[in-house]
Amino acid sequence: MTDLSRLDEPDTDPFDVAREAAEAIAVRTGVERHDLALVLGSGWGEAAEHLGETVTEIPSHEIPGFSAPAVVGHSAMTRSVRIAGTDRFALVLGSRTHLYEGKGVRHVVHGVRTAAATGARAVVLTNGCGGLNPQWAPGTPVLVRDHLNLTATSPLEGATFVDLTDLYSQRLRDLAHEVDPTLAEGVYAQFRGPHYETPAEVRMAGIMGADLVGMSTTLEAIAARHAGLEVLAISLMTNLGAGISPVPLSHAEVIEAGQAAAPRIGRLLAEIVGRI
Ligand code: 8IG
Repeated sequence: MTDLSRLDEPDTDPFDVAREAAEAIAVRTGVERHDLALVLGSGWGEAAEHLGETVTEIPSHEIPGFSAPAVVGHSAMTRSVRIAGTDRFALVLGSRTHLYEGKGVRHVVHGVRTAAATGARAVVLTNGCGGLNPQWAPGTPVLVRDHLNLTATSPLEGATFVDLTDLYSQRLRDLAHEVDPTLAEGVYAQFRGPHYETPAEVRMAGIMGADLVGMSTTLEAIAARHAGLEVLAISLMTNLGAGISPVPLSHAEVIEAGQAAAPRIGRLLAEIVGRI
């Protein structure tokens, strides 16, 4: 039986699989405890290159509970990085499982649960997303202040009541603002995807209080909080939401904005991580 089906078994406790994954990471890296974790979203891969020295790189699918690569030879990497200028280690999850893949919510949040099981106290969730504020140019990083979970699901099972009043840590947002006082903040709305929103849906999200629209992060943030992690989420606004932009959304635009923003968000990420 593969690990993927194990996470799906009704009798499996997903936290057991997360503990096994953390044990496998400790063995493979020789790092007993990781202090911090990062999840890299669209546009953030290059930005994470300068966090410190990569000590170990593991194809993610070799870790219990992580899915096999969708395309042969395109395995995502999980890295153990010694944070520059410190003796602390960051666990860098090079990709995420999205809800739209249809594998189920346990898979979506397995990375953050594993991070918590490795000993991490905080997680930095990054993503690429659409923006509703026409003043924000594509390539603008935005701190997530709060969210709207529009997925109609939760990573928590059973009567697990978790307070989300201060889900996105004020302490970590203050720290990010110390690094870059010009950083904007916004409310992130997660849609299931994989299609982008219609213009009416983007307007709806705005009326409900959203500044950003995307397909990730909120379920992971909820699971992270439940697991006791402090949460910082940073979006890279790579495109204006449908109907706000005069031109249709394109994946090429997303890639381009990510590349153009790489130096700025790379410095930002490294400096924030150095201070957490
Ligand atoms: I990059 O405009 C990116 N991801 N839902 N909408 C949603 N997800 C996105 C978008 C967007 N841009």
